[in-house]
Amino acid sequence: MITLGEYIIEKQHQFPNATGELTQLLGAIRLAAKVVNREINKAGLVDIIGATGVENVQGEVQQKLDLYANEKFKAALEARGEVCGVASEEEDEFVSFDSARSDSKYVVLMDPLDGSSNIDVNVSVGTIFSIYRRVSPCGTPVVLEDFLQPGHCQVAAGYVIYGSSTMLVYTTGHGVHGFTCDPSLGVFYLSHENMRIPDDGVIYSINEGNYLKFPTGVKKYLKYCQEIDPASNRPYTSRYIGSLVSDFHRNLLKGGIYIYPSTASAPKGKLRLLYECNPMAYLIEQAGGKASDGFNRIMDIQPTELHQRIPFFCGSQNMVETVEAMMREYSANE
Ligand code: AHM
Ligand code: MG
Repeated sequence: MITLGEYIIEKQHQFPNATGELTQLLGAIRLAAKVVNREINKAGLVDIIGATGVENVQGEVQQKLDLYANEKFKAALEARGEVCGVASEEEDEFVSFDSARSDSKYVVLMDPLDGSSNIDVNVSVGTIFSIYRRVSPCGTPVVLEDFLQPGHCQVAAGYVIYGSSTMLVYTTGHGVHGFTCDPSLGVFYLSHENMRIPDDGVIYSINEGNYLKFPTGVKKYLKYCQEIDPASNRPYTSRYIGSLVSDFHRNLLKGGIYIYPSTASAPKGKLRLLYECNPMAYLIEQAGGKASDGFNRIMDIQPTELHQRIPFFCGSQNMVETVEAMMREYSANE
């Protein structure tokens, strides 16, 4: 039984000149995850659920647990001094940590509680995080450019899924590893080392209610998924929880594709490049899969704003390539 803490320290040698700061940082995330997990498990019991009525920068009503998770992760990341700034889906602007150590070089971008509209109905939710080295000099306040880095600059990324069991899954560029929390001890144990997504899958995950608003390439791909062709295991199975971390986690384990495309009413899609798509893209590539905006690799996109949205196609390599081919074929006419 290897714990998350032991595993991270054991793998520290993978980083030349490692100082242990990233190890400490991941430890802070683990701690906040446990605190948030405890609160989520109580969601049906205490009067903490329900919307606060405050809207976030995207104009969506925040749930109380969103705010709670945001505060806990921020506090844990600030406490030890390794992190000099944070950008969060729940904050309009990035936050600079004045108390950071003068040599602290990491910034963290996060969606502290993704899919939180699912909490009231007891559906799994998650925390998504992404870690970069700052580009501005250490010892000065962080600047916007520290956060607007393309995904291929990520040092680490991961998520916590608060599901039927709670898991923390992360990558530092050396594979994807999953740890399951033993609730009686509050300890994450290594349960899924070196996770690999199959090159082909039979699951497609998309909010099909928006079908009429999808680009033609996506419509064609959905019809392809539904065709009968036993040789390629079609028709595929449709599975959509509406909670990115849960849909992603299932597809990672079983093979599949998750799509949140542009729609006629949301031309840039719904998901955020920095808080959701980049970390998931890093994880899926590390697991042997692919992530794209339908045309380009997600991690090569240069962000221009903190809360930028982007269409998202993510999962088994061959499935993503098939839909990309259809996007290319039909986009010229739109
Ligand atoms: P959120 O960050 O406001 O929780 O929104 C992100 C969520 C994802 O978890 C999920 O995949 C998607 O929104 C579902 O959106 P829709 O209800 O439009 O299908
Ligand atoms: Mg989100």
